[in-house]
Amino acid sequence: MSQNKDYKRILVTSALPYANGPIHIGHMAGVYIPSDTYVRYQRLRHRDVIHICGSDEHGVAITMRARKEGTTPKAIIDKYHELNKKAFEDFGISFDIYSRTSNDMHTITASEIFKKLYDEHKFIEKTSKQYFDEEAKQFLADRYITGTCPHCGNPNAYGDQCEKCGTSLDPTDLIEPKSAISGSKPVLKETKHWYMPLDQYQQFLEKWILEDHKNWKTNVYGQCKSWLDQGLQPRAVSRDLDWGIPLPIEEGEGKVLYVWFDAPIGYISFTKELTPDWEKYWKSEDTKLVHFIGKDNIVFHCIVFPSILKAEGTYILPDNVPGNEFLNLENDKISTSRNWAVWLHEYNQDFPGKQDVLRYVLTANAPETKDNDFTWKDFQQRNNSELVAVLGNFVNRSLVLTAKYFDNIVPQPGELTEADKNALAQIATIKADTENSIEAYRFREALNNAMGLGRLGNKYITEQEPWKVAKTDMERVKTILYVNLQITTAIATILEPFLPHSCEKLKGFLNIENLCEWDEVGTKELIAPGHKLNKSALLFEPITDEVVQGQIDKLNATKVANQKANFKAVPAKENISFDEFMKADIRTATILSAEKVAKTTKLLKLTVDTGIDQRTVVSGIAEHYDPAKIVGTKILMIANLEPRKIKGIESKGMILCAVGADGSYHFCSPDADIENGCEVK
Ligand code: B3M
Ligand code: ZN
Repeated sequence: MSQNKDYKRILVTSALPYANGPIHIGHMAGVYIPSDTYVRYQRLRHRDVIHICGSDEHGVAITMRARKEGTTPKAIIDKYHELNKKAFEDFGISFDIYSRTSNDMHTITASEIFKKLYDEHKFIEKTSKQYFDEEAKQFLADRYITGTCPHCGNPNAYGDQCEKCGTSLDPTDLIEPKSAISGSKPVLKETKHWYMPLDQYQQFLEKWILEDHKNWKTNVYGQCKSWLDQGLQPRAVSRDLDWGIPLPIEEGEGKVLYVWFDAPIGYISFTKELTPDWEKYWKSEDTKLVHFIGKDNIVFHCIVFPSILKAEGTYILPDNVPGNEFLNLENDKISTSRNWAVWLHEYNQDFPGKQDVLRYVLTANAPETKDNDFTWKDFQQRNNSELVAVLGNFVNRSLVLTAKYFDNIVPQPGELTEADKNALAQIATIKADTENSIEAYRFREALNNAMGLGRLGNKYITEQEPWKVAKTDMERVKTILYVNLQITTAIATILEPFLPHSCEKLKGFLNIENLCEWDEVGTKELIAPGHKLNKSALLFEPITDEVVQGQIDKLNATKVANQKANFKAVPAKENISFDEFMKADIRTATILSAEKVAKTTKLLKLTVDTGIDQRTVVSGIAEHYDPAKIVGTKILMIANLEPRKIKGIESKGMILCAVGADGSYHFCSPDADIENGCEVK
């Protein structure tokens, strides 16, 4: 169990996404890019490693989505399983298996484990009162019940958790509980369930986590400690639902396994589907088990699932559980229901061949120790100034100059200068640093270390200026480019876990497909004089302002759609008398001229014909109307509003506009071209 143990093989799992919606960049940054990077690295080192994932298809998350889309749970899981599987594939996440918890193998495996624990009296049975919806004739588990959080007063807390303050709740904690199905007030009704007595595992977990796994990430360790400090309680592992794996016991008729009981067992059942040799991964102390997850899954992977495995008795427990914090998008929480996300399948479509750019940005900016923000401007900036200007630029200069001076043949170096030796020596250091960071699950740091090769190369070539030296000393140019090509080859190998598609391309240019081994980098010559390179092309392209603006526009459209969908008319103002109303002199008028008020963004200076006179009105509509386009428009205005000076201009009256849910302004106009000065009654 010690952190430095020599393991023979590695079993990597990535959290099973619910098949109730598409994968977004938050999932990618938190779980799948780090796990894929880790696994690709281990493969390059020829370690026996497998990467397990698949869809989580049970639980209330699925049935609620089906209800929302007006379809069946089965239709939902089929749709999103296929969508997500393909999105991961297109993006290049290299799972060894991407299965699903609706498969028979999974039902069998989860049922067997439940049955074994039941037979061995590892559960406790409890009959308790739980909320029941009399209209829907259904018990209200987890998210089927909402109400006010007793801790923070959030009126939309769920039966299992308040998303606002993060507290984990029991449905009976909620103030004014409400059924999420019918909206009705639920009643309490008796029902029997099976509980995992986590309190009995408290001591074991305290030693296993708090003493033996001090090396876990501080956010993971901290959450575990806080759970343990509060004292663990028994947790129900069955539910009154009609969607899930039926309880494999007679007394459990009509009930299913709690989704968090069966889902982690998916890691086991999918391994069984992958290989008949599955036991060597799950039942040998020589296997290093690593769960990649997001922070909302920590308690299930560090406390609940290990207790289940411990109770079962024949499985290994995780060596590490690298859990990440959350990623925000343009300063707002990513949300599937509000469509506030960058969806993986849409990214694949909008940015074909640019998977590595997103991998790069999400690793460089990964929410490893705290929540982080993704912005499209940062995406563009990192691509243009790091991938293009540093890495791509160096590689391109090395390859193009070798083609130009030496007909694409790696030149024979002369005697190495101190600068040459220094540059070559750094390759080994950078590689060792990268390895250490990856092994410690610090992927941001690892990428930054690995990018040191690009920075090294760029600095070296800029200082050595082979294009200048070429005018006087071609022998020296041979040495410079030889050194460049050693660094370039190291890049193609060391950056591969992070930028697999680009490194594959680069290996193609270098004509070294399988020639350079990870373990050889920094220990010997990586590419030999006389070796013929292939024709090269640019490794990265700049991302233009238009492309980035297109993505920002898409998000803005989402924002507007949400504002419209959530629009609620403000309550009516206090009544006024008829006489009071009649005091307002509302008239038809025509805009004769319009111009922007200098040094303001919102104001237009209008001249209007009121039928009574021609006068100036200053109006706050500059962000909504192009002055050139509104001349001649017939509008309604209040003609007897006391004149006011706005930005030094005397404004006489007010143009009437309706303000839309999205804050847009719209003139109120008569429905026929009647005269100016008509009264509005
Ligand atoms: N389905 C929860 C989530 O997507 C979940 C993870 C299961 S891992 C066994 O947050
Ligand atoms: Zn709360």
